Amino acid sequence: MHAMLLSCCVLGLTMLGPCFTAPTFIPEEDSTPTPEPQVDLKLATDYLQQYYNLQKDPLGRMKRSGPSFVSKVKDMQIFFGLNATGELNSDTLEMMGSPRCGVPDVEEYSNNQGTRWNKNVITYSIGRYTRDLPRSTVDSLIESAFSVWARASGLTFVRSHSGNADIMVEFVTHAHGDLHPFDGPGGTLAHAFGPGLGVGGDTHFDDSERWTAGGTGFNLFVVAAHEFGHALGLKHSRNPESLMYPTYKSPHPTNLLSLEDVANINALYSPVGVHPNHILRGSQYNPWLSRSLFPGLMQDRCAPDLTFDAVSTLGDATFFFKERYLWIKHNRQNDIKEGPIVNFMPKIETSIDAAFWIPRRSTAYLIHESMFWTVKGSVVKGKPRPLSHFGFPAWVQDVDAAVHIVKTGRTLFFIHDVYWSFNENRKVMDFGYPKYISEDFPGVNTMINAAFYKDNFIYFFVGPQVYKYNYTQKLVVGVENASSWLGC
Ligand code: RSS
Ligand code: ZN
Ligand code: CA
Ligand code: ZN
Repeated sequence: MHAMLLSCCVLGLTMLGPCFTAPTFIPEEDSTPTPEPQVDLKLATDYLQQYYNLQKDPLGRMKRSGPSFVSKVKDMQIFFGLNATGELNSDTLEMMGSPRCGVPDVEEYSNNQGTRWNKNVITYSIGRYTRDLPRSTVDSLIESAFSVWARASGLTFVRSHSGNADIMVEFVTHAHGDLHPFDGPGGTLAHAFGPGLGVGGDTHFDDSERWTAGGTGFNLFVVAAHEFGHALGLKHSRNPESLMYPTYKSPHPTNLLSLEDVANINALYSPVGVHPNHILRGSQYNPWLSRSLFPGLMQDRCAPDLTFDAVSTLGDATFFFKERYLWIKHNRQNDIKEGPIVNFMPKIETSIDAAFWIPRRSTAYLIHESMFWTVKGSVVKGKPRPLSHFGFPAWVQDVDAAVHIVKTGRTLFFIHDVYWSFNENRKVMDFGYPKYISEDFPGVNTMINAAFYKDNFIYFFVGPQVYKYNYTQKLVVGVENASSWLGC
């Protein structure tokens, strides 16, 4: 592996791992250790050899009191903020007892992040899949995990189907050809190589784990987002709030990235292409700035491959959102107004992922990533609010499409291949969701870009096509081109 670092498990400081127990043991040259400390000494020696480059005794004996051994114990104690006594006391042994794999501590947590990709567009390819989840779900979760970093930086991730990409993603078990065998269920969940040629960036998931898209088992989105941090060159963080903290946390309703994660990725990938050597520079960089450099160019509404990000009624018009662009089609007039969204709604400088309209409140809701705006009349009210308002778990960081069904008083949110149902009267998420889109909307078995409800039909915008879906009969009754909605 040489310069390329493989990042995987280094456990947090509080948990006592399964490796060994931790009674106090002070190494003395002449003492005859009891059997239990002898075990500790062997394990401590192994630990220091693996993580602190303690050299092996040529005769294979343990060097428990030599200057090298004591100074390595001290190094380790300083790193973990313990008293640097050089003794194998209980705190030290407990810390060593934390399960880990081969990444040296000092390097592992250092403020200087690792190597970086010398480009801003990074390709990825998914090789072997897990059988725990449908392929399309794996695809979506992997894409969402990359989006976490794309949103926080100027990086773009492009999927390649050629099997030749910067980051090769694979589900594997036990020994799998890279000298870092997985350990069966539990323990290490995944590992990733830092940026570089060959295996650089490659990300492996232990397929002995139970991978899920929800809160049980191990959530693939969360683990993948952590691993892609490594594949981009990030190291572990000591901050338990950070995604780059070394132990798995089930998804919960807060931001996945801490401010430290955002600062670190931007320190590594600074906008001017210079590799900064310290972390603070990155925190001065505004990650959104790089995006506002792209102007809202004119769009061709009659392009045969036209797609929309979101479609919604707003007052007496239908709004079609694509990137930062907007077409407004009045219901009673033939003309279409168009231009950058910000020209119509100055507060909204981003694209819109999903939008829905609740007629009895005369209110539209415009969603961008994990936030939404409320629009009443033609006014965008206040500040954007977090999507967690609707009761989503933390791993839901964006929505593909949303539609309000007047008849049932429900708002449906479509995310990857599942959907959620929000009861607008009781203001709670309905029980038993998410459910698979393909099971409840026969004929619609793909990801949805936008959805729009009118006269008992849901119009599902899927790529450049629109499926007209009869909500009562549960049937797709027609397919048309998205551009036909703009009079083409
Ligand atoms: C990485 O850093 O890339 C890998 C990391 C990971 O797998 N961490 C282990 C983990 O949290 N495992 C959870 C299940 C086992 C719990 C028992 C205690 N324990 C990726 C994560 C952060 C998304 C670390 C770990 C925890 C571990 C272990 C490793 C027991 C070996 C043995
Ligand atoms: Zn890690
Ligand atoms: Ca494992
Ligand atoms: Zn591997």
